[in-house]
Amino acid sequence: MVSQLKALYDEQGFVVVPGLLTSEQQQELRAACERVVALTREGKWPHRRTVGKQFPPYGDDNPDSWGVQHLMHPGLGEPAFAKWYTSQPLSEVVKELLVCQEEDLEMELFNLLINPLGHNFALRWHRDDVHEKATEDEEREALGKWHFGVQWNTALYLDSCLYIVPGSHMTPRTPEQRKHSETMEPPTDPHAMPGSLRLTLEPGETVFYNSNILHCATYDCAERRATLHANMGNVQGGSTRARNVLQHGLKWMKEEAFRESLDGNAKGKAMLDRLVDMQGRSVGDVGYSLGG
Ligand SMILES: O=C(O)CCC(=O)C(=O)O
Ligand SMILES: [Fe+2]
Repeated sequence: MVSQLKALYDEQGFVVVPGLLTSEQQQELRAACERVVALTREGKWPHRRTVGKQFPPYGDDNPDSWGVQHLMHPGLGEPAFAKWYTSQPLSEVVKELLVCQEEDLEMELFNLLINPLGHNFALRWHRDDVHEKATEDEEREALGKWHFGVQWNTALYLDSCLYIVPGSHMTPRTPEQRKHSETMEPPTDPHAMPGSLRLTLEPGETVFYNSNILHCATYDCAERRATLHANMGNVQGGSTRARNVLQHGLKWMKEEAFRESLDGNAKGKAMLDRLVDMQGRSVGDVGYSLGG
């Protein structure tokens, strides 16, 4: 029997969960975010999502940023991020949604999504790991094997940037949905996508979603955003997660300095070992999922 939460997640492709941060954690994470955002905006943290570039590699063509990459990187020196990423209430939800055990949890990405400062920006309609030109059969196949990871956004401030099409994690696009998602251009009106829904998260709320659900996002430079954006895998999925995760450049996670930064966090170290193992087993250049 699956839980109610898991049943809803399976049906909709997303589920909103409150209360995965205590108010102290929220304060602590807001303060840590302020510091890393300042560093990024001052040009002192190179691992960022650059305005003008929707998907990796993000490059460096614009000084404005819409995200800070690699929050657990020892170079940022902010232990609050790894502490929260490996915290038990969060793991409990992930295990429920992935139907797996503690010893299956694989550490993956942990980034921060922020408002750009000088320009509004947006992401086109996409599925994170299915190419926009995929045929109906390719789409069906890709969606059919996407059960070994879960992604989430945790808002530290009110956030209504993300739009999704509920249920679209299970079915190939309709011809009309394809028209809205084959283009490299972000939508001028996200509501024009059939079945779309704008998600609003209150501070402290988390949306867990299947990252191959059809989704897009709009970023208003006048509205503060600091939303924790992460995913976690089930090691039983083998290398199915490889491209989605490794295209973000995770060499630093294999280095000793990161392992050392997890001293005292045996669970985090074990989760990291599973990622490194998976990486070792995936052969060759994984490439990038999407263009744009
Ligand atoms: O800004 C968001 O909430 C979504 C980001 C996203 O879809 C992506 O990075 O692929
Ligand atoms: Fe995405």
